Amino acid sequence: MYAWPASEVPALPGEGRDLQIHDTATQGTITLDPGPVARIYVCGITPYDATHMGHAATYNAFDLVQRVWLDTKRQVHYVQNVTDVDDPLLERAIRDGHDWTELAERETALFREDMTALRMLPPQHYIGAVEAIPGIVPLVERLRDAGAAYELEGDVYFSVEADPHFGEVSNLDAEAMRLLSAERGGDPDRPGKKNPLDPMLWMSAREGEPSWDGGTLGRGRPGWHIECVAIALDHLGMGFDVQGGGSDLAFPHHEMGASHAQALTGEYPFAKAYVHAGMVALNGEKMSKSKGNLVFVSKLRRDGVDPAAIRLALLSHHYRADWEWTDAVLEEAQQRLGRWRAAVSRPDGPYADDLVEEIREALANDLDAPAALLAVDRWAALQESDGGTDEGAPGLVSRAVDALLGVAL
Ligand code: 5CA
Ligand code: ZN
Repeated sequence: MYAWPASEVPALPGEGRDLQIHDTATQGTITLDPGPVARIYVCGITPYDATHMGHAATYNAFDLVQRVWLDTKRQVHYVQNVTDVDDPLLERAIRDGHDWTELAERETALFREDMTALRMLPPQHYIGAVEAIPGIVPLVERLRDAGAAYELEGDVYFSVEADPHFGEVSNLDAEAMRLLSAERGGDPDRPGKKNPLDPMLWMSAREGEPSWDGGTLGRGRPGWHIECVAIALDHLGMGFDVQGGGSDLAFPHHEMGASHAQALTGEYPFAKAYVHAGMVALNGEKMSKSKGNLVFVSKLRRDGVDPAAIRLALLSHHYRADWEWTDAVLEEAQQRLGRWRAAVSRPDGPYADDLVEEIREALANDLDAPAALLAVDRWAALQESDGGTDEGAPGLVSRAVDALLGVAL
């Protein structure tokens, strides 16, 4: 699939900093040490509804990861999927009487527009589940032939026991895993499974549902976790730097994905860091398509809200925090954007080289975007009160805010 156009990332004077980031697997902060080409996989949307603030907040976090890497003069190899066939998408299409492919295409198109408006850097490989099926089938066959997967009434399940490292991504106990599995697409209560947690790799064709040729697996469609594994292995290989998503993906999705890949290749680890963004809520509950308590990026844009203000609203919360979207959050971001724009529109201003370093330091410290915003606030306040004589400063500030925070002033 095509992704969306890239906004330019201005180069900044001085040196970027290496990123320290919280890794879910080791439950601590680690310093990433990517090679000259940093590799990142970020789980994409299931396109059955428009991009909401929760999605946008999560993609914002991983956009910052890339901006920090680009600032260290590395190249970034970024892969993202689109889960363009899965139960929730099919259920929504049936509920609304739509063709599921049209629904997926329409919502993916809207996502691209939202990402472009928010200046999120596009992946080099943007891959749909459907287009990945020819690559998924041989992986499932290999797992089955190696004894890491088994058949149950025509469906194929992954055996979590096949990976000695199973459980090391999310660090949850068996009971918590079972509950989350039931909540997030698993079927722990299906009779006949070797382990209740075993996830489906291949679902045999169901009446009235789309299905594809699965070689020796028979007709069917892929499970959710193997989709991301096939795409990541194809485009990044084992041991890539960051696997990213919201915290609701730590288990089962990223746990199972790591186990699939480790069982397939015999190598460890699948990703060097598993990074998870907090959940954005609305009216006290996690914003989610299934609950319908949503604030859409596209709706705000239609209402004339500047995408730069939306981005600033996302940046004003630490990516790992769970937080609540309110009108006040947006209002504050709009005011901040106004202050910053006024500050950089003057011909000169306070010396800003230190500010660039402060933004770099804040982001390198587990993506502390709120600290970066406060640093820019201080410079803007100084500009407003005393001004300054540095002719390069306003330009430098707007380039730094663009390059490191993705906000166009
Ligand atoms: N297609 C799968 C991943 S392979 C999926 O989870 N799609 S999604 O559309 O449900 O979510 C897309 C991304 O947004 C995921 O990383 C998810 O963790 C994140 N996300 C969903 N809801 C929220 C929320 N309320 N707050 C923050 N992030 C969220
Ligand atoms: Zn995924």
